Amino acid sequence: MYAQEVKTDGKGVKARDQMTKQELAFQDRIDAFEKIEPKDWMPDAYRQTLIRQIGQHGHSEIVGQLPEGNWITRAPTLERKAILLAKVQDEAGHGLYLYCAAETLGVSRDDLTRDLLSGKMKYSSIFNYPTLNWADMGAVGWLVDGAAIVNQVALQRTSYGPYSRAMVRICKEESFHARQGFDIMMKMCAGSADQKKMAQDALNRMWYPALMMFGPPDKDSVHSAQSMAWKIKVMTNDEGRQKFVNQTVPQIEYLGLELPDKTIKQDAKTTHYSYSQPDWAEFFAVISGNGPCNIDRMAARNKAWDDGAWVREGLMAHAQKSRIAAE
Ligand code: FAQ
Repeated sequence: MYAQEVKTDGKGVKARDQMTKQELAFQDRIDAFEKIEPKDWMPDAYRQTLIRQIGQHGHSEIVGQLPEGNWITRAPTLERKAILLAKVQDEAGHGLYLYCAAETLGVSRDDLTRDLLSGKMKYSSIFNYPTLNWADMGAVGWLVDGAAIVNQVALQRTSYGPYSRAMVRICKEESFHARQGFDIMMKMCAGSADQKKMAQDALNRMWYPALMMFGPPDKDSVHSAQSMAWKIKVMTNDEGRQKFVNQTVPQIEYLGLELPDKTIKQDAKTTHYSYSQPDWAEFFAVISGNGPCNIDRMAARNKAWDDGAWVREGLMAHAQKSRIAAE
């Protein structure tokens, strides 16, 4: 049912003279920047690609609650606790909007969840890294939400209507998330020498994993060519990564922190910053289930699913009873 089984092979995009009449009409709508809506005709591979990407995006939001949820009880002040709690709840909401968007494509939330729990579907690599101390809450909000925003602002223009509309709301909330992270970093960088050291250490550890969030280099990206042709993606992985580096380097300088990559250099002509690539072998190991926290993350999600079984059963029984009573 999902794109993992039907994925494009990266060899390129179907030429117009190979398309059926229906496919041509569909591509013309895409090229005219029309939004595709759930009841519109769409090629099966378009549907499967969306289910894969939206499903994985939703799973990332849900699993993404874990590294920060871990710090709610240890936030340094009541105010920080309330802010972090609100942020983590927002991520749950994002997961639910995204699952709803995926459901409009004819897949059930239960099936998506089962495929996450069995390891068949992926979630963002970043959430397989640990959050070791409070400075990491700053770095996650600033860098992880910051990278997510760069990607998601672009996705507001994605061709599938329900996904695009979910992104509009999500982006507003993510902006708050990124600011609260930057605010934590500002406080720590203006604090004691030890606090600044913690902020630097968090930046150093999160930098390359944040760059990996944009996916493999364009030359190794399996889905980009077709997804760009369908305007499911409106920028390539490398374009997103460059945007993120360009916006983040001046923020690092503003905080008075050292660059985590000594090769970073601004090109006077293009104003882009050149940077070193992450360790892509590490990335592929992480997305294959061999990152530092993959086992813990999946154990936590499986436990939550099992622990919630009685709630789901109760709700289903109640819904059935209400339906019978209404007939
Ligand atoms: N992690 O051919 P491509 C957030 C996989 S939201 C894991 O380039 P594509 C909010 C990819 O699935 C973060 N897997 O793939 C938050 C494919 O494998 P498959 C999530 C990755 O789809 C903040 C294979 O590699 N955001 O953080 C990753 O064209 C704080 C080949 O790659 C989204 O999901 C990765 N980083 O481009 C929450 C945005 N990258 O499926 C809580 C929507 C690639 O064939 C706390 N998604 N893979 O087995 C996208 O924009 C795209 O899917 C990309 C990847 C750009 C991520």
